[in-house]
Amino acid sequence: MKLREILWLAVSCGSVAVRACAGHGEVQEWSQEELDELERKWGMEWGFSGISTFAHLPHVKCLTNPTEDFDIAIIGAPFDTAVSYRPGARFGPRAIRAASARQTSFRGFNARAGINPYQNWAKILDCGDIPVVPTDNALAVEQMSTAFAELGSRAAVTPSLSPSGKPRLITLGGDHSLALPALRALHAVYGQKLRVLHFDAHLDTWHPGKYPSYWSSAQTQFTHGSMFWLAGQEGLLSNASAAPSVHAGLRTRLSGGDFGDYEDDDAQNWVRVAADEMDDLGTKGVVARIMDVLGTEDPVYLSVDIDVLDPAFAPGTGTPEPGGWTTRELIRVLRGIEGLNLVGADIVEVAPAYQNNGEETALAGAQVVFEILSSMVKRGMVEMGKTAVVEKKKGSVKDEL
Ligand SMILES: [Mn+2]
Repeated sequence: MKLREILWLAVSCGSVAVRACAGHGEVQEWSQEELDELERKWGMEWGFSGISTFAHLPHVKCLTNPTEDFDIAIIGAPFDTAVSYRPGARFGPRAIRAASARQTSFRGFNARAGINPYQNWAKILDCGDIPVVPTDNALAVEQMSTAFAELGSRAAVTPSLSPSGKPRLITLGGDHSLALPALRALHAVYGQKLRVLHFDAHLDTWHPGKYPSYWSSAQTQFTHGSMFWLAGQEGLLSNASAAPSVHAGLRTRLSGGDFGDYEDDDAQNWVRVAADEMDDLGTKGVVARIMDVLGTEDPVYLSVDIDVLDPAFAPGTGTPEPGGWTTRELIRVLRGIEGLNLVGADIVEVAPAYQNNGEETALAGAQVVFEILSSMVKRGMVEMGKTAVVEKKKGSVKDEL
């Protein structure tokens, strides 16, 4: 065989997926056993190997695969043109995916929760990103609203374990404004007003007029600090005084010379837990405050702005505020609220350009997603009548020393 023919064979054989070239003009069938052997030999990924999806989950571009089903989807919304300070969160989804690399199904047991969310009942996919336009915010909102509604209204694989038989979405932001299109979709899917648990340094219920610019337009109303005000205006949020939404981790400066921003927030039916309450109440007290208000029955949308953490732990964000919680405190609180009936969630404002080389901000974001996934899967287990794995302790720490 001439060298040119050998090269041709190498090129043409390389493009064959399931069959392989055994010789000139012959095609070899692969048996299932042989394919299984290939999977055993080469199917595994180390934390640092492979194409970057969230936690090495299978990737399907769900928006272009309308028959793809799932119980929980990770969906990226790389959008950051509604920010008031530092842009850069459009790179959040890829940074969070990269930082999730050490989350693998084979070492995914959450010792705090007593379950492995990646080896359980739920089919979890990385659905890729919504290709949000960066040059027209009105169009961007329309794209995100349409995408969330389309994905959120599919039938879940395990409908009995998903609220209303629908899957749950966890969105990787992106700036915080994406919560408005996410809430629009949930409101449409569930046909009811929603309650929100909002971790953030800031209120994000600001009237657009609180951004003092002479120049304004309809589009200037849509910002990452006013989307909950807009959601309230659109009637998406519960306005029953017995069923308010909750902010936690607040420490923002307020407008003007009084507590007017808090009064506006009260009028929009929100309860506030300040960052400083962590010192007075501890994680258990903060958890109790949140659970007392939200309970375990009502559908809750969980929105986590990474700036709830102190800039020492999460400097890679759009509007950092000193005096926030530690990453460990946030994890403890997230574990403590696992009883909530979460119907969707986001992790937003991870802007990797401002983080350090150790990628602490994106790592915190990836951990937040892990804890939310654990809670959603664990809630399904409880509804199946199963319980989490309980650690068999040999004795006290003192005995073991
Ligand atoms: Mn925010």
